[in-house]
Amino acid sequence: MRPSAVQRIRIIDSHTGGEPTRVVLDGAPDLGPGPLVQRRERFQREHDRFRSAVVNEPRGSDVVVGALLVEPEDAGCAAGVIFFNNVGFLGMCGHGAIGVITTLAHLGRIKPGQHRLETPVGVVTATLLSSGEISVTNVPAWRAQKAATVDVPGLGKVVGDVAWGGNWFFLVEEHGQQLSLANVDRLTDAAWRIRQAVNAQGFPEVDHVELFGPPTQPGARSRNFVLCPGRAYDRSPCGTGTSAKLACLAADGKLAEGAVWTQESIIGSTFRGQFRWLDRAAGKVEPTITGTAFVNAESTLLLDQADPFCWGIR
Ligand code: PYC
Repeated sequence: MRPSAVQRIRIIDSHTGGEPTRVVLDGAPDLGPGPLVQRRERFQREHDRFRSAVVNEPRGSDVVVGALLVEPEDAGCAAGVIFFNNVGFLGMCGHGAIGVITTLAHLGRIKPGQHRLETPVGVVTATLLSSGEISVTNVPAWRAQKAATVDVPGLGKVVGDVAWGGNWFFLVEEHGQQLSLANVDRLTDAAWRIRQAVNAQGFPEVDHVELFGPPTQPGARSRNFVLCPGRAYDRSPCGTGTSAKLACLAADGKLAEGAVWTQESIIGSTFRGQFRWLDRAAGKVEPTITGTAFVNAESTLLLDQADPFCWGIR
């Protein structure tokens, strides 16, 4: 048997409305103390290959979102969490927060009730309901620009809103695309072109594109297709994307405070969203997203230094 240094990483996988979350329980590099935004920077600067090893092929796929549990700075939080994907790091992650809470409940670490999670962009409050559903009250959301027009090669002029919901989004109602699972390749291509144009034409921070269309599920108000930073599409309705949508609806007076907006994903899974005004003049809302996750694997990843793809296919 060849001698090898094998690093073991204990993980739990879940999915929220079809979108996977891989929670790293132990075996991760020590990021030290300090604000989560600094620990995320250290993760990126010094341990980016660990990110890739956990979520990328051959152990993962472009769709997997990783969630590294760390000690929170704020002792009132149940955990700190740094979300990451196939190409980098996220601010917040709605489906991921629902996955983390489901995982902590699966481990017996939390009971039904309210639990605060610290993220690099702020503290969110998750309520584990006795039904198993989880409501996440997100960081504040707002619209930075209404009806920005960008010139998209191959598509022409596209009008959308730029909004923050824990990540930056470009939200488009009129895109000429059919919002169906069978059309995912074209949707991906269109959304990617839109993102390139949005980034080049004044909004370099936008890394998610959200296309909307008519719903198909009973009670849903809208269906979406959300393209994530690494070109994978969100199987869930996207918690931060739905938060950005709520901020736009609030600003346009299209949804009342406390009213429910059911957002459907491209695969037909749903989140319920609601908002509370934080600052009407500034258009800032506090969004709450409700959904369900299921644990589907408990396992240990093995990182064998002798494996040429030990750190993932990058
Ligand atoms: O649910 O916020 C979300 C999310 C972001 C990227 C993938 N899912």
